[in-house]
Amino acid sequence: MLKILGRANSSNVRKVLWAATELGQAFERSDVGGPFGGNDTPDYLRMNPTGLVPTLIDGDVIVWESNAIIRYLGAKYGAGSLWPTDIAVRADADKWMDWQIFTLAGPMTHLLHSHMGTPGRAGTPESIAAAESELVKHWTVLEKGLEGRDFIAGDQLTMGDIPPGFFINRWRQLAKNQPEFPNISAWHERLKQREGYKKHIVDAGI
Ligand SMILES: N[C@@H](CCC(=O)N[C@@H](CS)C(=O)NCC(=O)O)C(=O)O
Repeated sequence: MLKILGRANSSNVRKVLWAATELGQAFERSDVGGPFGGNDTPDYLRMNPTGLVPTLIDGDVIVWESNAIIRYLGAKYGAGSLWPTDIAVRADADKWMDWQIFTLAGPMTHLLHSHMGTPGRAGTPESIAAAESELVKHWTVLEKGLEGRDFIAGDQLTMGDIPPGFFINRWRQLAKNQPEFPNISAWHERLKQREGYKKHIVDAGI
Protein backbone atom coordinates (compact mmCIF):
# COMPACT_ATOMS: atom_id res chain seq x y z
CA MET A 1 0.00 0.00 0.00
CA LEU A 2 1.15 3.57 -0.66
CA LYS A 3 2.61 5.41 2.31
CA ILE A 4 2.31 9.18 2.46
CA LEU A 5 4.37 10.97 5.09
CA GLY A 6 3.04 14.39 6.00
CA ARG A 7 0.59 16.19 8.24
CA ALA A 8 -2.93 16.36 6.82
CA ASN A 9 -3.20 20.14 7.14
CA SER A 10 -0.30 20.82 4.76
CA SER A 11 -1.34 22.15 1.36
CA ASN A 12 1.27 20.07 -0.41
CA VAL A 13 0.20 16.90 1.40
CA ARG A 14 -3.48 17.57 0.70
CA LYS A 15 -2.87 17.78 -3.06
CA VAL A 16 -1.30 14.31 -2.93
CA LEU A 17 -4.14 12.88 -0.81
CA TRP A 18 -6.64 14.21 -3.35
CA ALA A 19 -4.65 12.68 -6.25
CA ALA A 20 -4.44 9.26 -4.55
CA THR A 21 -8.18 9.37 -3.87
CA GLU A 22 -8.93 10.25 -7.50
CA LEU A 23 -6.90 7.20 -8.51
CA GLY A 24 -8.70 4.91 -6.06
CA GLN A 25 -5.39 4.08 -4.40
CA ALA A 26 -5.50 3.15 -0.74
CA PHE A 27 -2.79 4.79 1.35
CA GLU A 28 -1.50 4.99 4.89
CA ARG A 29 -0.69 8.52 5.98
CA SER A 30 1.57 9.39 8.92
CA ASP A 31 1.62 12.71 10.71
CA VAL A 32 5.05 14.17 9.97
CA GLY A 33 6.08 17.83 10.02
CA GLY A 34 4.77 20.91 11.78
CA PRO A 35 3.89 20.20 15.42
CA PHE A 36 4.37 16.46 14.85
CA GLY A 37 8.03 16.80 13.88
CA GLY A 38 9.80 13.71 12.60
CA ASN A 39 11.02 15.43 9.44
CA ASP A 40 14.47 16.24 10.80
CA THR A 41 15.49 12.72 11.74
CA PRO A 42 18.32 10.98 9.85
CA ASP A 43 15.83 8.35 8.61
CA TYR A 44 13.47 10.96 7.19
CA LEU A 45 16.27 13.04 5.68
CA ARG A 46 17.63 9.95 3.94
CA MET A 47 14.28 9.68 2.16
CA ASN A 48 13.70 13.39 1.67
CA PRO A 49 16.79 15.56 2.14
CA THR A 50 14.70 18.75 2.03
CA GLY A 51 13.18 17.89 5.42
CA LEU A 52 9.80 18.98 4.05
CA VAL A 53 6.54 17.10 3.54
CA PRO A 54 5.10 15.25 1.70
CA THR A 55 7.16 12.15 0.96
CA LEU A 56 5.66 9.20 -0.90
CA ILE A 57 6.80 5.62 -0.40
CA ASP A 58 5.57 3.14 -3.01
CA GLY A 59 7.41 -0.12 -2.38
CA ASP A 60 11.05 0.61 -3.18
CA VAL A 61 10.27 3.95 -4.77
CA ILE A 62 10.51 7.15 -2.76
CA VAL A 63 9.35 10.45 -4.26
CA TRP A 64 9.33 13.98 -2.80
CA GLU A 65 8.05 17.31 -4.20
CA SER A 66 4.27 17.24 -4.22
CA ASN A 67 3.77 17.88 -7.93
CA ALA A 68 6.37 15.22 -8.81
CA ILE A 69 4.45 12.81 -6.56
CA ILE A 70 1.19 13.65 -8.37
CA ARG A 71 2.90 13.03 -11.73
CA TYR A 72 4.36 9.73 -10.49
CA LEU A 73 1.01 8.51 -9.15
CA GLY A 74 -0.74 9.56 -12.34
CA ALA A 75 1.81 7.83 -14.59
CA LYS A 76 1.72 4.62 -12.55
CA TYR A 77 -1.95 4.36 -11.65
CA GLY A 78 -3.82 6.79 -13.89
CA ALA A 79 -2.70 6.52 -17.52
CA GLY A 80 -5.57 7.92 -19.56
CA SER A 81 -7.19 9.58 -16.58
CA LEU A 82 -5.06 11.80 -14.34
CA TRP A 83 -2.07 11.18 -16.61
CA PRO A 84 -3.06 12.09 -20.19
CA THR A 85 -1.61 9.63 -22.71
CA ASP A 86 -1.82 12.23 -25.49
CA ILE A 87 1.48 14.12 -25.28
CA ALA A 88 -0.04 17.50 -26.15
CA VAL A 89 -2.75 17.14 -23.50
CA ARG A 90 -0.14 16.01 -20.99
CA ALA A 91 2.00 19.07 -21.77
CA ASP A 92 -1.05 21.23 -21.16
CA ALA A 93 -1.67 19.59 -17.78
CA ASP A 94 2.03 19.87 -16.90
CA LYS A 95 2.04 23.55 -17.77
CA TRP A 96 -0.67 24.39 -15.26
CA MET A 97 1.06 22.31 -12.57
CA ASP A 98 4.28 24.29 -13.07
CA TRP A 99 2.30 27.53 -13.18
CA GLN A 100 0.86 26.73 -9.77
CA ILE A 101 4.20 26.10 -8.12
CA PHE A 102 6.17 28.94 -9.77
CA THR A 103 3.53 31.61 -10.26
CA LEU A 104 0.73 31.18 -7.74
CA ALA A 105 2.65 29.79 -4.77
CA GLY A 106 4.49 33.00 -3.79
CA PRO A 107 1.51 35.36 -3.45
CA MET A 108 -0.73 32.56 -2.13
CA THR A 109 1.78 31.79 0.63
CA HIS A 110 1.90 35.48 1.48
CA LEU A 111 -1.89 35.55 1.87
CA LEU A 112 -1.84 32.44 4.06
CA HIS A 113 0.85 33.66 6.44
CA SER A 114 -0.79 37.07 6.64
CA HIS A 115 -4.10 35.44 7.48
CA MET A 116 -2.46 33.24 10.14
CA GLY A 117 -0.33 36.08 11.48
CA THR A 118 2.80 33.93 11.23
CA PRO A 119 5.58 35.78 13.07
CA GLY A 120 8.06 37.21 10.57
CA ARG A 121 5.98 36.18 7.57
CA ALA A 122 2.72 38.08 7.93
CA GLY A 123 2.47 41.00 5.50
CA THR A 124 1.38 44.62 5.77
CA PRO A 125 -1.93 45.88 4.33
CA GLU A 126 0.07 47.17 1.34
CA SER A 127 1.93 43.92 0.70
CA ILE A 128 -1.29 41.91 1.05
CA ALA A 129 -3.08 44.19 -1.43
CA ALA A 130 -0.13 43.79 -3.83
CA ALA A 131 -0.26 39.98 -3.52
CA GLU A 132 -4.01 40.06 -4.11
CA SER A 133 -3.61 42.19 -7.25
CA GLU A 134 -0.93 39.86 -8.53
CA LEU A 135 -3.22 36.89 -7.97
CA VAL A 136 -6.08 38.54 -9.87
CA LYS A 137 -3.69 38.96 -12.80
CA HIS A 138 -2.71 35.28 -12.61
CA TRP A 139 -6.27 33.95 -12.18
CA THR A 140 -7.26 36.02 -15.23
CA VAL A 141 -4.88 33.84 -17.24
CA LEU A 142 -6.61 30.68 -16.00
CA GLU A 143 -10.05 32.23 -16.59
CA LYS A 144 -9.12 32.54 -20.27
CA GLY A 145 -7.52 29.09 -20.30
CA LEU A 146 -10.75 27.52 -19.08
CA GLU A 147 -12.83 29.06 -21.88
CA GLY A 148 -14.86 26.23 -23.49
CA ARG A 149 -13.39 23.62 -21.15
CA ASP A 150 -14.77 21.75 -18.18
CA PHE A 151 -11.32 21.07 -16.76
CA ILE A 152 -7.85 22.56 -17.11
CA ALA A 153 -6.63 20.32 -19.93
CA GLY A 154 -9.94 19.51 -21.63
CA ASP A 155 -13.16 17.69 -20.87
CA GLN A 156 -11.91 15.46 -18.08
CA LEU A 157 -10.04 15.94 -14.83
CA THR A 158 -6.27 15.45 -15.14
CA MET A 159 -3.27 15.97 -12.91
CA GLY A 160 -3.22 19.55 -14.23
CA ASP A 161 -6.32 20.39 -12.20
CA ILE A 162 -4.90 19.30 -8.87
CA PRO A 163 -2.34 21.96 -7.88
CA PRO A 164 -4.34 25.01 -9.05
CA GLY A 165 -7.53 23.30 -7.81
CA PHE A 166 -6.10 23.37 -4.32
CA PHE A 167 -5.24 27.06 -4.51
CA ILE A 168 -8.56 28.22 -5.93
CA ASN A 169 -10.30 26.90 -2.83
CA ARG A 170 -7.85 28.70 -0.55
CA TRP A 171 -8.00 31.92 -2.56
CA ARG A 172 -11.80 31.93 -2.37
CA GLN A 173 -11.49 31.78 1.43
CA LEU A 174 -8.71 34.33 1.89
CA ALA A 175 -8.80 37.01 -0.78
CA LYS A 176 -10.81 40.21 -0.45
CA ASN A 177 -10.18 41.24 -4.06
CA GLN A 178 -12.24 38.71 -6.03
CA PRO A 179 -13.52 39.87 -9.42
CA GLU A 180 -16.06 37.74 -11.30
CA PHE A 181 -14.41 34.75 -12.91
CA PRO A 182 -17.32 32.71 -14.32
CA ASN A 183 -15.20 29.96 -15.91
CA ILE A 184 -13.15 29.53 -12.75
CA SER A 185 -16.27 29.47 -10.58
CA ALA A 186 -17.87 26.77 -12.75
CA TRP A 187 -14.65 24.73 -12.68
CA HIS A 188 -14.42 25.10 -8.88
CA GLU A 189 -18.02 23.88 -8.56
CA ARG A 190 -17.15 20.85 -10.73
CA LEU A 191 -14.19 20.06 -8.48
CA LYS A 192 -16.41 20.29 -5.40
CA GLN A 193 -18.49 17.40 -6.76
CA ARG A 194 -15.49 15.07 -6.43
CA GLU A 195 -15.12 12.96 -3.32
CA GLY A 196 -11.36 13.46 -2.96
CA TYR A 197 -11.58 17.22 -3.41
CA LYS A 198 -14.42 17.53 -0.94
CA LYS A 199 -12.66 15.43 1.68
CA HIS A 200 -9.06 16.60 1.40
CA ILE A 201 -9.48 20.16 0.15
CA VAL A 202 -12.88 21.67 0.96
CA ASP A 203 -13.62 19.97 4.27
CA ALA A 204 -10.02 20.11 5.48
CA GLY A 205 -10.00 23.89 6.07
CA ILE A 206 -7.95 26.66 4.56
N1 LIG B 1 7.92 22.27 -3.06
C1 LIG B 1 7.64 21.38 -1.96
C2 LIG B 1 7.27 22.23 -0.75
C3 LIG B 1 7.03 21.37 0.48
C4 LIG B 1 6.72 22.22 1.68
O1 LIG B 1 7.03 23.44 1.72
N2 LIG B 1 6.13 21.60 2.68
C5 LIG B 1 5.81 22.30 3.90
C6 LIG B 1 4.35 22.01 4.32
S1 LIG B 1 3.21 22.62 3.09
C7 LIG B 1 6.69 21.75 5.03
O2 LIG B 1 7.18 20.64 4.96
N3 LIG B 1 6.87 22.56 6.07
C8 LIG B 1 7.63 22.14 7.22
C9 LIG B 1 6.83 21.29 8.17
O3 LIG B 1 5.65 21.00 7.94
O4 LIG B 1 7.42 20.90 9.20
C10 LIG B 1 6.49 20.43 -2.35
O5 LIG B 1 5.68 20.85 -3.20
O6 LIG B 1 6.43 19.29 -1.87
